[in-house]
Amino acid sequence: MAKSSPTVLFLSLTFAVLLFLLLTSLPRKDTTFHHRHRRLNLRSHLANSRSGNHTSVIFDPLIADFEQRFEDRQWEQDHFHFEDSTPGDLTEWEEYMKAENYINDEESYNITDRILQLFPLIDVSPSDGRVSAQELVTWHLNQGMKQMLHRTEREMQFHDKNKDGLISFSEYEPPSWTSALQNGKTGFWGEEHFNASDIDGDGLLNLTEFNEFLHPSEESNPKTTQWLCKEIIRERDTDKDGKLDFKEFMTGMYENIKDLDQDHATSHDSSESRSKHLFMQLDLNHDGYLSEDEVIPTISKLHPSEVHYAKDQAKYIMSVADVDKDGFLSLNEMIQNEYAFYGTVFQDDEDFDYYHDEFR
Ligand SMILES: *[C@@H]1O[C@H](CO)[C@@H](O)[C@H](O)[C@H]1NC(C)=O
Ligand SMILES: *[C@@H]1O[C@H](CO)[C@@H](O)[C@H](O)[C@H]1NC(C)=O
Ligand SMILES: *[C@@H]1O[C@H](CO)[C@@H](O)[C@H](O)[C@H]1NC(C)=O
Ligand SMILES: *[C@@H]1O[C@H](CO)[C@@H](O)[C@H](O)[C@H]1NC(C)=O
Ligand SMILES: [Ca+2]
Ligand SMILES: [Ca+2]
Repeated sequence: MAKSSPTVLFLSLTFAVLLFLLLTSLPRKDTTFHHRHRRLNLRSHLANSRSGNHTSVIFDPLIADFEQRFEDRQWEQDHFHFEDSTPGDLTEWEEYMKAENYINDEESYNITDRILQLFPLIDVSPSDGRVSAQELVTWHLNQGMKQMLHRTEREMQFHDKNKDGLISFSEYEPPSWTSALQNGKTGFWGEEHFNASDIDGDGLLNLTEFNEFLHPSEESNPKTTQWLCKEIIRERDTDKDGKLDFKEFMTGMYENIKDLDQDHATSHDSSESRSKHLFMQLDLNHDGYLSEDEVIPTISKLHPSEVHYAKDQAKYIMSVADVDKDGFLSLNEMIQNEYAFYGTVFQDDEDFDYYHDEFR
C-alpha cells in the first residue's frame, strides 16, 4: 500500500478537522463562558420575613437598592392594595426583568468594576490594602442594618395611623402571621414586649425604638434583653416556677444551643455529660436552675442577630476567596473570586436551560 494514498490523506485530514472542531468547541463551555453560567437574581426579603426566615445580607449596596425597590412595591401592594400598574407603566414583572437583565449585562453592571469601587470602602480598619475577616463582617453588618432600618421605616409608615412619627401600642397591630403567638400582654409583639422597647418609657416608640421592637435579638437596650430572657424561660418553663430546671433545659433548649460549649465541642464525652457540663456553666449561682440572668448567653443561639449572619457570610467568603489562606483578601483574590460575594444573589444556571441555550 502506497504511503501517500489519497484515501489515507483524506482520512487523516478529516480526522484532523474533526479533532480541531472538537478541541475548539470544548473549552468554550468551560472557561471562556464560565461566568456567564451564573446569573444574578433579585430576590425579595418579604416572603422570608413573613415566615420569620432570615435572608442573607446583600454585599453590593447597588443590588440592595434594586431589591429594596421591588420589595417596597410588593409591600405597598400587600398593605395598601394599590393597583398593579397605571396605564403606560411597565408591569412589575417587566421592571423586574429589566433590572435583572441590567445586573446581568457586563456592559451595564461590571462586577469587577464594582469590586474595585467597593474595596476601599471595606478596607478601612486599617486601610492596609487587604480585607480582614473582621472588615468583611463589619461591612456585611452595616449593610444588613441599613437594609433593616429601611424596612422598619416602611413598617412605621404603615402603623403610624396619626402620622406623628411615633407608634403607640394601640396603633400597632401585629402582622397576621403572628396571631398564633399573640395573647395580648405576653409573647412577641405583646404589650410587655412593646414596653421593653420603649427606652424612655413615654409610651410611644420612635424609629430607633420601633426598629428594636421589630428586631429584639439585636439586644441594644437592656430592657429588651431582660424581656427576651423572660420570654425564653416562659416558652420552656413547663412547671411554671419562673426558672428552668435541667429537664426543661434538655427538652426545650439544649439542641439549639449545644455549640455554646466550645471547650467540649471536640471532646469525646458522652452527650449526657456534655449537656450537664453546659447546664452547670450557665448556672452561675449553682442552684440547679437557670434564671433570667443566666440565660443571657443563649440569646445568640436562640435568636440570632445580624452579627451572627454577618459572621457566617464572612466565613463563607473567606473559605472561598482567601486562596493563599493568609486570613486576608487581597484585591486580586476578590476579583478572581468575585462570585463568592454574590453568593446570596446568584444561582448557578444549571437549573435554567433557557440561559444555556442562549449562551451556547
Ligand atoms: C423558611 O425556612 C424553612 C426552614 O428552613 C423552610 O422550610 C421554608 O420554606 C422557608 N420559608 C420561606 C418562605 O422561604
Ligand atoms: C469590566 O471592568 C474591567 C475593569 O475595569 C475591565 O477590564 C473589563 O473589560 C470590563 N468588562 C466589560 C465587559 O466591560
Ligand atoms: C406598659 O406600660 C404602660 C405605661 O406606659 C402601662 O400602663 C402598662 O400596664 C404596661 N403593660 C405591661 C404589660 O407591662
Ligand atoms: C428615640 O428615642 C431614644 C430614647 O429616648 C433616643 O435614644 C433615640 O435617639 C431616638 N431616636 C430617634 C430616631 O429619634
Ligand atoms: Ca441559677
Ligand atoms: Ca489571602
